[in-house]
Amino acid sequence: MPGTWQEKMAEIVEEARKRDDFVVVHHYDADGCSSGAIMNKALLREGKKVSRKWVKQLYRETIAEIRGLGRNYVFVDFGSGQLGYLKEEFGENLFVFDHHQRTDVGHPHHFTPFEFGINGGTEVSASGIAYLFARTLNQKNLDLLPLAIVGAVGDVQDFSGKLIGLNAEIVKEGAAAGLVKVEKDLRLYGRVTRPLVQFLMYSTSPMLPELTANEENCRKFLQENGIRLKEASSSARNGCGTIGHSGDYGGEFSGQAGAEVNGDAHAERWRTYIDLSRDEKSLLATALILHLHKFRVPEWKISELFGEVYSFPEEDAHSPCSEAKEYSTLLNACGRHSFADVGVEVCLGNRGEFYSRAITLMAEHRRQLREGIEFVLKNGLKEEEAFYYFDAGGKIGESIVGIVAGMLYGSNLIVTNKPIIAIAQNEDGSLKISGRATKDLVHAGINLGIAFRDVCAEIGGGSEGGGHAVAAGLKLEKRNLQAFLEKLNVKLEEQQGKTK
Ligand SMILES: [Mn+2]
Repeated sequence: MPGTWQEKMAEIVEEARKRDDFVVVHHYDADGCSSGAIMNKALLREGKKVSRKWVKQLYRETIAEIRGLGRNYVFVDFGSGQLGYLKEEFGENLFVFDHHQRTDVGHPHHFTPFEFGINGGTEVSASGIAYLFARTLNQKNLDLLPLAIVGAVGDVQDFSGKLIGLNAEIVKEGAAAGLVKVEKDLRLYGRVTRPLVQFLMYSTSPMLPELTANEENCRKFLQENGIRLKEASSSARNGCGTIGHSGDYGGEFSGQAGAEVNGDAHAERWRTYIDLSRDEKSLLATALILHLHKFRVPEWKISELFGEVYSFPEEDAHSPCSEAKEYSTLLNACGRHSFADVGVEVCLGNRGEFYSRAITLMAEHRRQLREGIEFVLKNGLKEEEAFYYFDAGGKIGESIVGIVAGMLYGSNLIVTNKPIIAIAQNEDGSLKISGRATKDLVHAGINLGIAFRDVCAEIGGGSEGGGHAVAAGLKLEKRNLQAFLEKLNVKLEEQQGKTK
């Protein structure tokens, strides 16, 4: 019988204490980078020798390289699904901290929340688990707590409007320690760095009728409500604010928005949501609610506008690192452009050279997303009974194609009643398949992670199939594509109780 998670963690911590010469292997997204950074820092603090390796996905071929980097192998944000062969490869020298769908294989140093009735999809992410390890190892590691929240938010575990379960306990601990500020507020993305017009026009959950993807209307809406769009730039803010504001905020929907923002960086700067006074904030919230009522948007959708926002008072207030969602986007941008190490350095506290590189990568990331969206808008989506799909060929990078798929829900190109499957090309000529679904679809029974895994097992092709209910990815040989799409169609129908 398993004990509590605390007991299990304490056992793993004791085992780690006895050892040295660690290799921390982590995923390249926000949760992977933050959990990798937490592990790295925590082990260094104990005087251990640590090296780091990030990977996009854990393929068997990577194992030999990892083996050469040290003597004890710590996998964060993946490993549960590969536990069988990792155990064969590394035996007693293996440590795994993962929150993905559970496995039947066991290992004494494998931590999975599912073993304790905690849902790894919604209640804790890898960075949360890494933090709990770090905190058990040494109380000093409390200062790493914000990263636990960044990873959880990066994995969209706040999709109900706030973090829940073990994540919520971590938030509470952080708030008590003054490391996290929790506000119930408008939770549109970009409150720290997006000019107000973009802040509104990129809202996709909820969709704001006549505002989402409509720059001119957003400008009018703000002006009609008496909210100034610009203010004199103060010299004190030039360090960080200027990087943020002169960066490419060209939108993912339209190229023009960015151009205009770029041209105007000297005397005045664009205000962002955090620049608004308390009165202006409540005025904007009220105006948005009235606007949505006017379009008869149902109350449950309007409520998506509000939720918990997590910010970090110890960071510069105008840095993306001051708010969980923007921090996680910064890390994703680094990882998805093959610079996960830059992201980890930012997590470890670098606010100099690595930070500047991260900001540049984020601008590049946004540009590529915009081009990806434009590609799909131009070429259209194909439709099956149970999903939409598009084949980007080599036109959209395999590392961002999933994000592009998710953003299509806001594009007015489709109704949001089916998952979106995106196909892109890996460097080795195989295909990368990414799927995205909405919350409503998950309520209706859809679980893309399970669907991908099952279909892979059925066709005996594809690898590393898996992921979460709302987002999943896998690698597939080209010749298996048709079989994959057909079986996925059946599987997704089954999940919604529609039998064929
Ligand atoms: Mn994760």
